[in-house]
Amino acid sequence: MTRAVLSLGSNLGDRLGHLRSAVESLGDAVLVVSGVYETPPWGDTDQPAYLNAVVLAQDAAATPGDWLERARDAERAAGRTRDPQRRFGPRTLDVDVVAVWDDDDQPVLSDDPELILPHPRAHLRAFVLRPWIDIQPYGRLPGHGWLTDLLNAEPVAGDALELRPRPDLGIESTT
Ligand code: PH2
Ligand code: MG
Ligand code: MG
Repeated sequence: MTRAVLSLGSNLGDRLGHLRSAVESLGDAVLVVSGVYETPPWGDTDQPAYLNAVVLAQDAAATPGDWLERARDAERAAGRTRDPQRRFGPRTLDVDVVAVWDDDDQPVLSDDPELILPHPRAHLRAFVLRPWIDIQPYGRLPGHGWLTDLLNAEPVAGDALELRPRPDLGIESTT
């Protein structure tokens, strides 16, 4: 059994629709879904605002590689294309495997360039930490500590002020 925290982001096309489809594609594995946040583009700032959310998922059989495969399947289904010149550029859907825990609740650590665990930039990203805290207020990012401490440390704390909760945009609501 593994548990995974997945970060979802979209800033092209039907942003909410893409996030919803990604969660739907995870099916029974989904344990909890965070609220949706509207977030200014981070890293490469010349692009539209994102919608971001975080999902906690669990599967009896999934390996860390299986989570990556599911993430890529969801991106493909959203018509994601990759521009090799623009690593942090706009995308219909981005699903990142942020962290994985094994059967004994131990964090999985990996330096495989295909899937670095935990995600090497998660501790710097308010748009990951803020929604994650929604669903795990006492959560920790393996190797970095309490999510709340990470969110309150600069420069992340400054970025967090720019996030806008969008309670009008529920991922799991069916209406
Ligand atoms: N993803 C990126 C680059 N920048 N900015 C925001 N606000 N949200 C994202 O999901 C995001 C980003 C590359 O993965
Ligand atoms: Mg990403
Ligand atoms: Mg990605």
